[in-house]
Amino acid sequence: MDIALKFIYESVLKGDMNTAPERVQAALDSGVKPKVILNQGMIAAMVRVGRLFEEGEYFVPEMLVSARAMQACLVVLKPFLVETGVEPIGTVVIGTVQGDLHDIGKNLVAMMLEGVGFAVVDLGVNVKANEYIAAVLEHSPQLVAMSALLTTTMVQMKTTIEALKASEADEGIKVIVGGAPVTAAYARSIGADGYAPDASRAAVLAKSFVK
Ligand code: B1M
Repeated sequence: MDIALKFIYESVLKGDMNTAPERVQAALDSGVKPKVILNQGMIAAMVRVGRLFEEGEYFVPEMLVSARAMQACLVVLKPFLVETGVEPIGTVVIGTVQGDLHDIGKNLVAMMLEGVGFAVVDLGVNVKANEYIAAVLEHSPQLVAMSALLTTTMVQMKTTIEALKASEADEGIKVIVGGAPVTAAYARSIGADGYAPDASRAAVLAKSFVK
């Protein structure tokens, strides 16, 4: 691994809020591509954090400080992932489903969607079905995007899709889903219109639904 990426990986792994964003900036300055920094430095570190949690080496506080360091890195990276000033190609309402507080993946998807030209209405985390419906009625998006990181909360995607279909907000809306426990087969089984395994592919998928 490139030394600049290794430093970023270690800062995120340790949850060092000071060095992590500085090291991302240093890597950018030395010409490392933003997506390489994101995937090989930052996301790789979060995958390791998850493994350490499973092995009982890390606990919730350690996951939390790593998540904060990751978010601080994303602030530095965002201008390189998102183009501003272009006419929106459509609107997406996005959120992490009810009961789920994980927002890093959802934030990345939101950034990538902005990056390909969508206006993004971000409802945050722990979003209930009726909150998605209210946002659809208010913003008239082409797409609803849902993220879930827990096997216990991914079922809320089904609840939300059913509630959307039963509501007056359904008119032509496409629903896309994703998050670590979600699969293409699960997405199909709950009636979602699309699934993407990562943020870049979520943006490509979303674009395929608008002219
Ligand atoms: Co949590 N957590 N966590 N956690 N956490 C996981 C998810 C876990 C896999 C860790 C583990 O055991 N290995 C595990 C879930 C197990 C399961 O359900 N099978 C877990 C657990 C158990 C928990 C708690 C229950 C722990 C506890 O309290 N005992 C608790 C639940 C709280 C709740 O939500 N109600 C909890 C809490 C937390 C923190 C708050 C401490 C923190 C989150 C902070 C935050 O998000 N602001 C946290 C973290 C950081 C993690 C891990 C370590 C990292 C998640 C992350 O940010 N990854 C995670 C382990 C892991 O994922 N390896 C873990 C980086 C991010 C870029 O990836 O979000 O997967 P991800 O997004 C990806 C793709 O999934 C995709 O694109 C992104 C990449 O480009 N994607 C989409 C995501 N959404 C998409 C939507 C799309 C398309 C693609 O279309 C719309």
